[in-house]
Amino acid sequence: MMDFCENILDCREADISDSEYFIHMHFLFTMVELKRQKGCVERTMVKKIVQCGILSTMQKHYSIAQLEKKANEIRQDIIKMLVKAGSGHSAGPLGMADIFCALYFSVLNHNPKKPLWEERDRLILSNGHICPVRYAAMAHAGYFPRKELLTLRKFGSRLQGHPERTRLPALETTSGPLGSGLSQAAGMAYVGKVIDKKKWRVYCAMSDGEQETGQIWEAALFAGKNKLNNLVGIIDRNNIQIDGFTEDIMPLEPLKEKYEAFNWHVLEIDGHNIEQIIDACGMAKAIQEKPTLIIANTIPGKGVSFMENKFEWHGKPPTSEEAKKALHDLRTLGGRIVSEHE
Ligand SMILES: Cc1ncc(C[n+]2csc(CCOP(=O)(O)OP(=O)(O)O)c2C)c(N)n1
Ligand SMILES: [Mg+2]
Repeated sequence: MMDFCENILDCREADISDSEYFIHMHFLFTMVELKRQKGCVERTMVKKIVQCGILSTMQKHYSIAQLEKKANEIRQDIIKMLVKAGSGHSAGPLGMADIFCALYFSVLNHNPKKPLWEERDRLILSNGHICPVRYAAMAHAGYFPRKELLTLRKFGSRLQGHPERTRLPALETTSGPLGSGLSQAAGMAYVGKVIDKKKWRVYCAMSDGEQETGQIWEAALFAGKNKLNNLVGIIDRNNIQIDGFTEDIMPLEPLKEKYEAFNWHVLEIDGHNIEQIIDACGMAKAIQEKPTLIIANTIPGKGVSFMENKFEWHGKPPTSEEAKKALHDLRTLGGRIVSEHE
């Protein structure tokens, strides 16, 4: 029994969260029962179980319905943050809520209690202006208390209007200037795969507007050349940018073929379908010789009727009246359910 406890403590060292730890214990219990008569459970065996993927399987213990509910809560928090801040971006964060929810609650191998855990997957937010969605997802995942979300954009807050790496661990990079995130992500992926030979993966969220910057294509060349199959780019294909539709300002299509020509494996998904998001990230793991790009078709302002598909909501917050309406929209799923609280 002593050995068993020590082995569980070993799992503890593997930097898993409390809930995962108890699921591990539950799983291991069966194995221990089987092994007990033959002697102690071998330390190496326990380590293997932790490493061989059960950890990531266990991170998927939320059902799709639970994740959808969580994404809706994240959207409500975004509205509350923006109205309190009195400035900020509405459309992008609301559009990316399903993706960030899927990343933080299913895809990423991470530990909110140890944000700088060395083996963590890296998530780079290149389009820094949509950071309210990342902050809200991080708070829900347990990185910091949800009430801190209301400090968005305040002096001294860890939650600046564009992410500052040194203020909040696990932001990975400081971002805001568009176009630079994919270079940073590709550099990290190169170090992880080629130099350090590590298992962690790198995810890079980008916007469609920033595909207009030249640096993106330099990074795409580099990642393709170096076969960075540990790198996944996710483009928020919401068709809007600061003051218009991307296809009017600087057409990107055919975007899929462009990345394919740069030696990327490209998947196109509905960015509001959580199952598709999780599956696409899973499929990317099976690609051996190429980085993967996920083009996620999203609706800017998703969930708030008067914001959806309107580029005018790229960079402004709701007024308090608009916020009430937005929260009503989200709570009632656009009037489809009658809220008890209305
Ligand atoms: C290098 C650089 N140029 C200009 C800006 C100003 N800017 C901020 S957001 C934005 C629009 C980009 O489009 P997109 O990111 O697709 O907007 P969204 O879909 O989030 O509304 C611009 C031009 C910037 N942040 N960085
Ligand atoms: Mg856009």
